[in-house]
Amino acid sequence: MFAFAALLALASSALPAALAHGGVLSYSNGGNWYEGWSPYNTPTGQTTIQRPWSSYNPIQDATDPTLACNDDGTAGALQLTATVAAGSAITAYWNQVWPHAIGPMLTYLAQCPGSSCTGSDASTLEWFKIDEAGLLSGTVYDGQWGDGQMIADNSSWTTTIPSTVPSGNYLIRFETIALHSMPAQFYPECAQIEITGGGSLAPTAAELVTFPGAYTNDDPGLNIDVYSNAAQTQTTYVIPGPPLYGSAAASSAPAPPPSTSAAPPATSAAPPSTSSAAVGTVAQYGQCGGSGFSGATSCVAPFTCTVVNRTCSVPLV
Ligand SMILES: *[C@@H]1O[C@H](CO)[C@@H](O)[C@H](O)[C@H]1NC(C)=O
Ligand SMILES: *[C@@H]1O[C@H](CO)[C@@H](O)[C@H](O)[C@H]1NC(C)=O
Ligand SMILES: [Cu+2]
Repeated sequence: MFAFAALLALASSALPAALAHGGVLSYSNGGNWYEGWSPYNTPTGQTTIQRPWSSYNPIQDATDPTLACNDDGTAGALQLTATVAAGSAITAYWNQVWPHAIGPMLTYLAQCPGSSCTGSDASTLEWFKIDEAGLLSGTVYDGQWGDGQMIADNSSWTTTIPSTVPSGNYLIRFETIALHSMPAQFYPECAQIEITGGGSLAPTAAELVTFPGAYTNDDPGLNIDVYSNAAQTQTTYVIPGPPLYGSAAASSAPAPPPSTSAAPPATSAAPPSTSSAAVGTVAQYGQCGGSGFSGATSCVAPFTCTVVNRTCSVPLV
């Protein structure tokens, strides 16, 4: 009798748990669609740009050895790499409908040595953060979060590859962190991309981190009880991880002198440089706001900074 009851409890908790979680299942960039890894299918024959992962369950320890690219995150036998233009938008799609609306969204890049990321161990790479969205409005207790925006946006998240990032081979790591229970739940997945047409702004030492290493279980943005009394009036939230790529350049040193060299004003086709982004106008789909964002907030005409996703988009009427 006891054994039977225990079995029942196991069965009924195991299945919904799997269904209540998930991960990135596909990507799109520049009109191309990329199916991701299927964690519950046989690895044999799977060809995808995504690094293999094995379970819908979250990682619940900031020091877990698989925090970089999930378990196990090593390249597949038929690993592919997508070619992605610097300055273009790349979208990751989670399973529908993503269930966890409380917590931040984060996107990282790590450059791989050599001519491909295949063979690179994700836990030895240095990562820099190119996108983040934490508490967007309201309180920690019942405000609007990056995660909620991801759900509202078709359970997907779009990040623009900065046009300043040097060309080369990278892992891109999309992450959603769920804070509805403690400990925090990490859902990272990685894909291999080759960035083309990039710039020359290398991330600074302060912007580079490892996974594990970038987070601790005591980080204020991770060790957080969103149902506490304090949370009901708290309107600030510290997104975990390093400062955003480019934020040091944008906020510390006096702005570099405008490049007076012969270069004529950039044409509309040219992606904005960091320095121009810091003083004024953000291109379409560029980031123009959000928690922790310190860059330019005014959009080039005719776009406006949408509250929905803090990108320069066609004004909603
Ligand atoms: C929503 O996401 C799914 C993949 O999860 C995709 O097939 C579909 O095209 C997306 N819909 C829109 C409107 O982007
Ligand atoms: C941001 O939101 C606007 C308005 O909903 C939408 O048109 C645009 O495609 C979104 N941009 C991205 C990059 O998701
Ligand atoms: Cu879940």
